[in-house]
Amino acid sequence: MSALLLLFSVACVGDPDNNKDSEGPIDSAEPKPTEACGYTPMADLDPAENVVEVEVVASQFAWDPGTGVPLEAGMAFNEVVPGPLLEAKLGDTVIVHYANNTDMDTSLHWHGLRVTPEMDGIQQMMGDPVEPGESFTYEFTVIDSGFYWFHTHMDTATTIEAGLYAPILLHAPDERAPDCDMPVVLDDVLLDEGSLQIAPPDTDMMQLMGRLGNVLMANGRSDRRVSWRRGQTTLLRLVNASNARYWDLFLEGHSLQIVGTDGGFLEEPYTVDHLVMAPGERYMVVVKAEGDPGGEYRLMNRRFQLHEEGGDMIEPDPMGDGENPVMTFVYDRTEVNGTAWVQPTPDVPAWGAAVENLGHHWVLDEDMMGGTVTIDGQAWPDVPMVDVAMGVDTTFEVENKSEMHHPFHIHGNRFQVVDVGGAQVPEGQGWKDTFDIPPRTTVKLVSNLDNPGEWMYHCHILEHADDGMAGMMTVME
Ligand SMILES: [Cu+2]
Repeated sequence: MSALLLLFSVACVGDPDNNKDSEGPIDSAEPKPTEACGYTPMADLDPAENVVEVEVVASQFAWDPGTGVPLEAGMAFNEVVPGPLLEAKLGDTVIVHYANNTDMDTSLHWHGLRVTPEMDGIQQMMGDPVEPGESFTYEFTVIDSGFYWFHTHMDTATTIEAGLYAPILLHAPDERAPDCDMPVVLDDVLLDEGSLQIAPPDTDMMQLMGRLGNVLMANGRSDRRVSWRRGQTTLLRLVNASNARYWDLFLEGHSLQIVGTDGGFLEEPYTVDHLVMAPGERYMVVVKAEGDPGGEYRLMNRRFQLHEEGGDMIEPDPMGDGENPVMTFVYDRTEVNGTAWVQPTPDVPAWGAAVENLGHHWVLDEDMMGGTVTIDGQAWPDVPMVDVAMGVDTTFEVENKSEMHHPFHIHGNRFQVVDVGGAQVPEGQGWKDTFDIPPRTTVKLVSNLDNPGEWMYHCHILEHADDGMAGMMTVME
């Protein structure tokens, strides 16, 4: 146990009131050694060039989020958090032998991938889960490139908080490797301040507001330090795996070049100084390492209020109202003549505006008094089925009548956001499967729905999803 943590524990034991004073982010035990920039994929058990065959085992697993105290209620895929990276390329057949060694029913969902309904994890959720001790083999063809993630799709507020999530990297044919390609899974976890264990199940209020954590993690640790060299080009592949937290990220001393989002690379990269990510969303970001040799630069997160008005009153953030470090990039003393970033050929939608054919107008709402969140006035499984035709350019409207942001996720198909609150979105923003719907705002999406079957859609604040903010849509051949 580190000195810092020992002090913390002693203080808590000696003075119970100290708990109150120490409310806020929980510090790391001691900095982790600096690690290399990059990633390690899961072992491919099939030597064939176009087949990726892997084994994924979910189990109870006590992992250390960076406090020095392993989480007894933790769960993991293959005993790592995040789970091991699934790497494949466009056109590959992916076979995942999944075994559930946890004590909960599970199913795996391939977030953002256009798989078949039988492989999407939803049918299992609705009838035949992978029960404790059981296994199931998932198989699908990779028709999307980019950065995705997989996670359990049952009791998600508990199982994803516990650690059952993992990144998926699917290479495009003309992708040129940058100096460093680094998936970064962002997550927060709420720990009891005394025991440093996962805090007890959610209160009704937390259910309504979403569960915000008091530890911010990059790839399962609050204390990641990654080595960089001046001049190198880094591709950060970011996914927000938090239950409810919207991240508002910036990197000290560097700008962020957005080169891709949920459904792969963009037509035109653009540069920002900070990046907001809703739960479930992905962004691919190029960073040119132009810091000082020997310098340290932190990826920082600043508070994002889910309620635009009165958020500080009704949704206090256990991380506080300031800025908090997420991970640190540590420059060594050497410089490198880095490779220039070359944007891969994008696969972007053609629409720049809503089309006439309206598939559905969803209404998201909340009943603060009743403590419920609804879609079209109902909660799962009573939300009416939406039927739409396959292969037809179709507009969908998502109207948020509530006072808080909701990240809306649609399975099995991909969409372009064309309009947010009456403001047309510039073309070339790429394919999306998860969309922030701001309070009191209508967002318009367009798709040609090329993947038939019954697909789930839901809010990706996991407390809301578990509470029934979800429905089904049939894409009819
Ligand atoms: Cu929601």
